[in-house]
Amino acid sequence: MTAITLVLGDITRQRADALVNAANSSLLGGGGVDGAIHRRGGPAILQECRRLRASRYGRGLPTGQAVATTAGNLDARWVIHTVGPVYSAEEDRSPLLASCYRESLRVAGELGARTVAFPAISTGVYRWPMDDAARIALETVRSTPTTAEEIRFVLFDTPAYEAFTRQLG
Ligand code: AR6
Repeated sequence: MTAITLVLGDITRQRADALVNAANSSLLGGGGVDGAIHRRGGPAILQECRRLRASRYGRGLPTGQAVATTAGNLDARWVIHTVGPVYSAEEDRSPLLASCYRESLRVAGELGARTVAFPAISTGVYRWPMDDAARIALETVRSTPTTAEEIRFVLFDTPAYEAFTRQLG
């Protein structure tokens, strides 16, 4: 039985086996969660991201996929980087957003992570409406087989926390 929990806070302050980063394809950092993870996690994370760019992901990490690195100075064993889709009103990109959660859990399973903390992927710079993002996130983790004991959503502000609370039911 996997527990799905909601927390209001900063993901870089969480203790978990794996923290998920809302990255971009370059894997070389950015704003939002990504900036905070690299700032607090220190240079070891970026160093490993650079190695990934020089090897498996020469053209970047495709949207909807996930890859793990060290967590550096964060209170975690791994950071799992995933690339959410930019929201589009014209095109339904929800399968790609669902894929971020599914692929992150798959990587977490391979690593043996028992506790996995997610931010609300794509709801910041990538502009996905919070209620819809919360629905996709929760539906996906509920329907994805996982060995994780706890899947924690770390929501940065009260509207995000309330949207996830409504969708959790
Ligand atoms: N802890 C938890 N949630 C946070 C934190 C934090 N420290 N900081 C922001 N959020 P975003 P995206 C929330 O923009 O939309 C970056 O530049 C935020 O309020 O981090 O997937 C990357 O490099 C929002 O609800 O990710 C990419 O280029 C949610 O986390 C791009 O942004 C996601 O916001 C990815 O955009």
